[in-house]
Amino acid sequence: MHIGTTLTQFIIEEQRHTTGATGDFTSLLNDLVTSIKVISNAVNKGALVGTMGALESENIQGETQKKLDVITNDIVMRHNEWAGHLAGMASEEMDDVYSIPAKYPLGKYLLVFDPLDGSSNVDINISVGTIFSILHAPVSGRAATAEDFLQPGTKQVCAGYALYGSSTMLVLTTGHGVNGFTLDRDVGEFLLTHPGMKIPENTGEFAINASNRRFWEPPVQRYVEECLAGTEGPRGRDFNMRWVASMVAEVHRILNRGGIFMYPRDTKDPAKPGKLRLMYEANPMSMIVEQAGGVSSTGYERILDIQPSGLHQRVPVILGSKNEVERVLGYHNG
Ligand code: P6P
Repeated sequence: MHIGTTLTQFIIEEQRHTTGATGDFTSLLNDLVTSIKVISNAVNKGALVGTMGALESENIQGETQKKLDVITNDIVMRHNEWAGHLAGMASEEMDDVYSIPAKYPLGKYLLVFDPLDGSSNVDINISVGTIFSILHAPVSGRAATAEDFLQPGTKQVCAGYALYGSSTMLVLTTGHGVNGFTLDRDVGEFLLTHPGMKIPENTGEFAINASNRRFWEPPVQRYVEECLAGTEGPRGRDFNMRWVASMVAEVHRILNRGGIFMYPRDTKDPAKPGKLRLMYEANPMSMIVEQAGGVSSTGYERILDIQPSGLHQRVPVILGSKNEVERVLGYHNG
């Protein structure tokens, strides 16, 4: 019985379109996918295996770490440090760059990731995810420095996420469109179920944490007020609102049925230009969104063009359906 196109088969066929491909990237992606399967298993068991709840520790973001934040971070590192494809790793859960142990060879790629995005949801059984971004190491065979990671999003070789929801899915792009795969636990393989994902250019659904309303800048205030005014307002139509507090779930919904997701710059904490992190949330998601025909901006500039200044740099994020995001950007440009 033909089970359909596996992720492994898909990646190898993609590799054939890449001149000079050595198989290094394909092997790296396979190791990453293995770690995602292990994370899916850990997340799926939930309270059965004592991984719920928080630790005493905080990450560099000053956020209380969930047990699964640390567990999933370790899973990614253990499965990706040994094969000789990476010159270093960086993560939301680690202050600095993780150096590949001396017993393993160094490779030509960099992996930066959020091992469990939306982890505040994990104790209440709402979807969470892993977000990853793969870059070329500037110098192959040398241990990566933090500066090596500070490349604009346009330099990403690959961006993707795993969504641990009612099913476990993997969505990724290598710059040739966006494809979605669903984990068949019986076979142990991700199978191609969502080829060529495209974001509808129009939408009637917006996602924003409305509790921050009083801190938003005028363009965002205006946009949301117009949505809320519905058929009686300037938009002449009703809108729907969603907020999952899990970026992976929001982006996945938008990839499937359109929408606009906003975590804009606000005045809540002047020290923070935004909440979401550039390197392992905004950049990978922006590559995926753009490859699917959407738009992703800070409100003032294209996210993928930003020259990073730090591993854990935060940026405002407005992404999704092209025509709706461009409307909001128009309001920002006065
Ligand atoms: P808030 C999760 O912590 C996250 O980084 C994103 O996944 C999510 O969209 C956002 O923060 C939720 O933020 O302020 O609503 O808890």
